[in-house]
Amino acid sequence: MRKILLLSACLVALPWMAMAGEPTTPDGGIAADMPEHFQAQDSSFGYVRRDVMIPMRDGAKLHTVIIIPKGAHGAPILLTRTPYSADHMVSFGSSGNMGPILQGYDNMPDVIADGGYIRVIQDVRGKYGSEGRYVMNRPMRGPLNATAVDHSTDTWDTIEWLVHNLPESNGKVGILGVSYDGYTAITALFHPHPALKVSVPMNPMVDGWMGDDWFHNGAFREEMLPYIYEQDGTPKNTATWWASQYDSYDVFLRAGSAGAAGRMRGMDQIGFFRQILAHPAYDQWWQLQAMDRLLPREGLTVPTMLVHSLWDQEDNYGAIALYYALEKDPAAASHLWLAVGPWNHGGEIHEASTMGPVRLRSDTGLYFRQNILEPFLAHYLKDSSIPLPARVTAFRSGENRWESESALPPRDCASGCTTLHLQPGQGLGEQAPGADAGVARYVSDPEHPVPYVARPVVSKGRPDSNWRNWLATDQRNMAARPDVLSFTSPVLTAPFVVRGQPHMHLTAATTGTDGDFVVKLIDVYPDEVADQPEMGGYQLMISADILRGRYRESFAQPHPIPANVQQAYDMALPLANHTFLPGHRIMIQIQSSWFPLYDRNPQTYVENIFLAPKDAYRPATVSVDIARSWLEVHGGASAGH
Ligand code: PG9
Repeated sequence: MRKILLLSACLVALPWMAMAGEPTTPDGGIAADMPEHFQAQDSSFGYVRRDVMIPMRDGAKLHTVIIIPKGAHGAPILLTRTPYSADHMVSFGSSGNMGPILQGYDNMPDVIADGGYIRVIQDVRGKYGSEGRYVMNRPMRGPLNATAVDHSTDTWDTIEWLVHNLPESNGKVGILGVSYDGYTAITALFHPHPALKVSVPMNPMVDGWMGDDWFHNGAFREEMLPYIYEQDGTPKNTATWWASQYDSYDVFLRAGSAGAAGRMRGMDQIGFFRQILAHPAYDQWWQLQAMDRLLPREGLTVPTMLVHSLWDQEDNYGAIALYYALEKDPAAASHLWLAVGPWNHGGEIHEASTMGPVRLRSDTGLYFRQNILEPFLAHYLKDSSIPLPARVTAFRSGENRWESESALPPRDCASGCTTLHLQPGQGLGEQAPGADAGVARYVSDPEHPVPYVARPVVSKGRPDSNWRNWLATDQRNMAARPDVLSFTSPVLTAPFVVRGQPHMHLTAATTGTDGDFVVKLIDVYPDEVADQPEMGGYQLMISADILRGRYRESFAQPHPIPANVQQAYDMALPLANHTFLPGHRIMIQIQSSWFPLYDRNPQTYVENIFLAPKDAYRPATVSVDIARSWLEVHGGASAGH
């Protein structure tokens, strides 16, 4: 019996023993599964992908992904230059078809793939697959950049290579992109390559200090620290921001100043972090990077469509500022278009039949892509007989309809504006109150700042964050706080239109020697909304912004606030294009913190708020002078829409 068992064991083991005789490997006698170089079989794909390293004039090679529709001939090129990984942006779902891989940031398969374009996406210098040194929003060659290269030269060199190495193309190039990629689409307009026929900067960063990603009127956007940490810490974002609290309100409150929050994470190693700490005011370092200052001097010679989102939580300043700066010059204005939609940041590239809880009654993203963007691109890249869209196409929120205009309303309110006055009893209306209307007071305590959304504040990087739609969140939560003033009109009996940028003239005193002022223009929904009950009494922000009080007289030169002396705080709010419908009410909310989106103001004057010691943060009592505070708007009450 024992012999039988032994023999059968040998018979079973024999084949394995034979295989074990295969060539041995460092990990000991087993054949590897993985080939030395796996070659994907993509001959059946509907496109051809090429990864190339395009040489720039200084020798740096930039990683560029080229997606060519199978059999393309005479196809125009759509280029995007990005710090967010070209490979990532064409890897949405592994598919043999072009549309499904173009699902991510900046990509619109219905425009790009269905439009027969060659898609080119490039890692900007120093990020991901590209050589060279990364510099956040690399300044244009000049006082801030003594090198021979910037985004305009890198774009020129890239286009030169493309039109000489893509026989499938018709030699015409368009550039487009959202946000940072909208910024690079603007830089392409400096000394543009002759093959660049059109540019579409969407929600572009234009002036990082004045109203885009880094500051708004001098208040620092503290929630952007994780972005700087991850984007500027390593070429491939391998260093990830860390926090020890779920609620980012706690993360930044416990850290003290924004400078302390960054330093405790080693951000002093990052040049851009050191730069923002060294340049808290709107000095030359910022002014020399502002595209709405630089591009008008360069001149606009390439047809350009700026795209703006009315609820853009990241760059709600740039496109409109650049539009107003360029439209002053008739030569530039002849190459300028603008589209304004009811979207969040980049929302125009997706399905957009809602904005947060607001139902828009149609897919406004699809409308934009089909009726505005596609004909604009096709006219310049394919067939000039295709009609162009209107110069300005804007969505009128409230009424949920599109409008075609020749221009935006004037930027200022020199004339033709309606004034909404604060009134006693926290009223609001066109009737100016008497000089004895008194003051409305609140105590602003830096240890209990007003959250910008209901807590827990889930930071923008997390999947459960409401970052994308936070501008459309209900402001009732804030209105209930004693440190938020709400001034509200009676129920409207006729539509009240607000177009363009509202201008707030706020007069207030504080017991502190510094302070921030937040102003929000809000549409208050009727107490009940039959077809959407949850909107009953909803307080929807239409336009809102913050001003750091030390810059009330000059953005470049801060001035302490004289305690207990009424001061004027004037601020232009972001663009609106809204009808307050009958049955609604108009509200203005005023507060002195918006945390942790913006860093706290200590409310005692210190040289640099990034370096404020913890004992500088003190409560202050703010007194708003009702008779000398009002909002000016283009538009007003109208019998018709
Ligand atoms: N708003 C982002 C950004 C742009 C420019 C500088 C920094 C951040 C973005 O979405 O790219």
